[in-house]
Amino acid sequence: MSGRSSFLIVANRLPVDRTLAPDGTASWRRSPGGLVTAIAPVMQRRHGAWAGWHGAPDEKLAPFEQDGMSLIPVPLSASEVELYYEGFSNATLWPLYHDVVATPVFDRKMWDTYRMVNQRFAEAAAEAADEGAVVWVQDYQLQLVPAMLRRLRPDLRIGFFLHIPFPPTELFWRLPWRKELVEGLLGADLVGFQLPGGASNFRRLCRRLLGLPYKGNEIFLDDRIVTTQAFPISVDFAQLDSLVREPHIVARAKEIRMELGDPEHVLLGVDRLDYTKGIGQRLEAFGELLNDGRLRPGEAVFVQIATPSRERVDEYRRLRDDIELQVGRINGEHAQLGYQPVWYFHQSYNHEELAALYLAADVMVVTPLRDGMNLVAKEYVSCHHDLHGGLVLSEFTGAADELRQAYLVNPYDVEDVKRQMLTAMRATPHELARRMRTMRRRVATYDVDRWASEFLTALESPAAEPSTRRSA
Ligand code: ADQ
Repeated sequence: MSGRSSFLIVANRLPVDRTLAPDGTASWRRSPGGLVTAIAPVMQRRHGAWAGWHGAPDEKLAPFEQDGMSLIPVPLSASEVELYYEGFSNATLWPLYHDVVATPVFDRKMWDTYRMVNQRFAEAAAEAADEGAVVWVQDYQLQLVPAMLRRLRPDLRIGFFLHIPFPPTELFWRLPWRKELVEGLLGADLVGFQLPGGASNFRRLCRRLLGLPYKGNEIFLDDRIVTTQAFPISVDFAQLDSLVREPHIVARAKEIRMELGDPEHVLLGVDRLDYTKGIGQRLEAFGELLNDGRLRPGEAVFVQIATPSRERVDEYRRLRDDIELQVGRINGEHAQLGYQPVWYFHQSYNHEELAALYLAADVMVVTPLRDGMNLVAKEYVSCHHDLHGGLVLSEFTGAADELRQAYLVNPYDVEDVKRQMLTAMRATPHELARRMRTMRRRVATYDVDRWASEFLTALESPAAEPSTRRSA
């Protein structure tokens, strides 16, 4: 890498994974996942730098170039991975910010490590950023970085975007380190959330916890203003839309349907295997439809792709066992020779195979108990220029704010999920097309480019300049 960058992303992970060839040579490949999918195209266009962990513990790597990006590896030891990443990020903050659907762990050692690692990321960013550079910090693993970075480099424009929900004050209040965490975020000039509700939760919290006044989107500190705003993240609509028109993807989608036994209805779930995603709830609903006889044997299959995720965190191990037991039960009770009701894959897929699956699916079932946005729902919509396909979507996803024409469900209400799954399966082509057309218009207009450019425009606009204005 030559010199410092005027545009820098700071995220827990670099946007690449290392692959090892049989002869032992290593190469890097762009990694899957919401954040990377969203930001990589913007990075390439701006020729920016990206600081993040490279994925292997106890290893220091020099900066390198990949896919038109300068990558700056931030090292983590095995114990830091355990305490900062698996611990404080994923066993404390993740459940706390997702409606405590699992019980958060509050552990002082995890917190100390989170703070120490955040400091390391801030130092890496301070070193890589040019004078006056724009630095965009990502997500819940790095909430202390904005304030730490501002202390080191007051000349920078610092933005922060939270990809997961920001919880109501009553939940956040439980966090023993609540004050330091909020002060960490307030180091940014602009704090972005998926939804307006997250931004207003944050502003109210700042007032109650720190006595800070706010007006509209602006929180008034002694010497400057922090802007808080919603920027709903999206997908690369045009890229998906053109991909699924390619003959080999169309052919693959047909082939997938044949391989599934050519049922009338193919239902699909695609998620990281995470307890917030409501995978168990949707399988329960599908299983009950078979039990109740409301679905004939052979009429519908459910394909559930569950990407391995956070496999060393206890809660995730239990979840995997639960889901696999549930899949086994449904198939045990309802399979016949030549018919398997649930196809479950605990695997990662490349984007072409995923696009073919989206295209092959008649009904996409997205039922999180809480989700910041949910890109899968938007990806499905982007893949259906044929205007075929129904989206069953949880009200508790950020995406539900925009995709109002989905079959919206309360995932805690199994009867509701069953009803909407059936409604989507039985809908006329005209009705599906009417809904899909409106949803596609929305995702095509508010795509990932628009998300990133609206965030960066807000960050770079004079309104967010350091100011001495205070509220009346
Ligand atoms: P996630 O919780 O990871 O993201 P989501 O928004 O659905 O959830 O993004 C998942 C991404 O991973 C999608 O792009 C999907 O295509 C991909 N993916 C899923 N399963 C896969 C598989 N088996 N193989 C390959 N790719 C797979 C977090 C927040 C969300 C928020 C995003 C972006 O939890 O609420 O929408 O960040 O901000």
